[in-house]
Amino acid sequence: RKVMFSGIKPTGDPTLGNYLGAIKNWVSLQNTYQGIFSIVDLHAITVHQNPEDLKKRSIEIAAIYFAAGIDPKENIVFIQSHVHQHAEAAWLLTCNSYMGELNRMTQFKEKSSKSVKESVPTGIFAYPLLMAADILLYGAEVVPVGKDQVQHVELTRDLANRFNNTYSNVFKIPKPFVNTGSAKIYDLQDPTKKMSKSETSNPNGYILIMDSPDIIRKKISKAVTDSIGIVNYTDEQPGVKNLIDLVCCINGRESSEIVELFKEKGYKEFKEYVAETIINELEPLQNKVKFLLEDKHQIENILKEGARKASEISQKTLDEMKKNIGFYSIG
Ligand code: AQP
Repeated sequence: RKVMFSGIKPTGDPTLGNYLGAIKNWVSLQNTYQGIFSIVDLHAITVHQNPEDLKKRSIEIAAIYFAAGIDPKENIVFIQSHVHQHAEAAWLLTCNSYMGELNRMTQFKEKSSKSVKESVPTGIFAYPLLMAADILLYGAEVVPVGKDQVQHVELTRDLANRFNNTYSNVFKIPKPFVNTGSAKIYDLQDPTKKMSKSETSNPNGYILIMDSPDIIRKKISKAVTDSIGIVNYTDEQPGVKNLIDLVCCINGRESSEIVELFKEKGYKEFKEYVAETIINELEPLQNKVKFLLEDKHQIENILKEGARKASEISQKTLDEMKKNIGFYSIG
């Protein structure tokens, strides 16, 4: 089976965007591919994290993976900082990369546009190289990501090809896997902006995986729509379109079916339907997360075993990289 690699940064409490754009897809792909899923805490620290929050979120995200249906027997699940090979391989790739190609990354441009160049954290600039290491160390050929991450997988392909051409065929060439329906979930208050877990300025803009039913109802009822008043799936109505996308991602229905269903009805009824659809999806998952977190040792044991397996696989690739580069090795 081909290997798939993906992960989530513990930079905030995970949102419905992370769930629909990432975790839910992994669950449906896990029977087709050998899954390697990480809680990518090395990526999280590109922006300062409160140490206690970072710890707490890392284990919570692991619990969410398992509660959502990631099977720990079939997949390798681990915390990135437990596998030192990632940081080491990232350095080797850094020395095979160019400032120009990193400068072209849209996410870097977006995240750095608000600050003066001198104060943009180096980690934000360099993190696509760490992401490339994550993927290449496992020979992953399938990388399920949201649209916003496709460019980084393309960079990974370039780096892998460059390394293979300079030395020998060490790396498999990965491909991004974008699930079109859930490619991008937008902010409920500003539907031109991606729903993000670290964008906490307006909590009504995002739904957290662990939000209670009442909070979900409240946030959906406040979601920005428009003055047209008719449920339609069009770019002129980005707020309504986003809500339709959310629903379709969850229940697998077509946008046209939802439009038909609410043809004669107003936004109020539509929003109630959206909220209940989300609650029905998240409530069972939330109960499982709470149950799993009652016994952290069990999760820790799975993560320990995951790190052991990940370390074994990644060390082989790292050894190959080092050998090709020409590092002196002793026996
Ligand atoms: N709004 C979204 N719609 C669809 N997919 C999304 N993803 C994130 N937001 C959406 C997907 O979730 C995966 C994990 O993302 P990440 O934690 O590595 O970082 P991110 O993409 O930068 O997500 P956030 O929530 O926006 O984090 P912050 O705020 O820390 O930058 C990825 O596959 C991503 O595509």
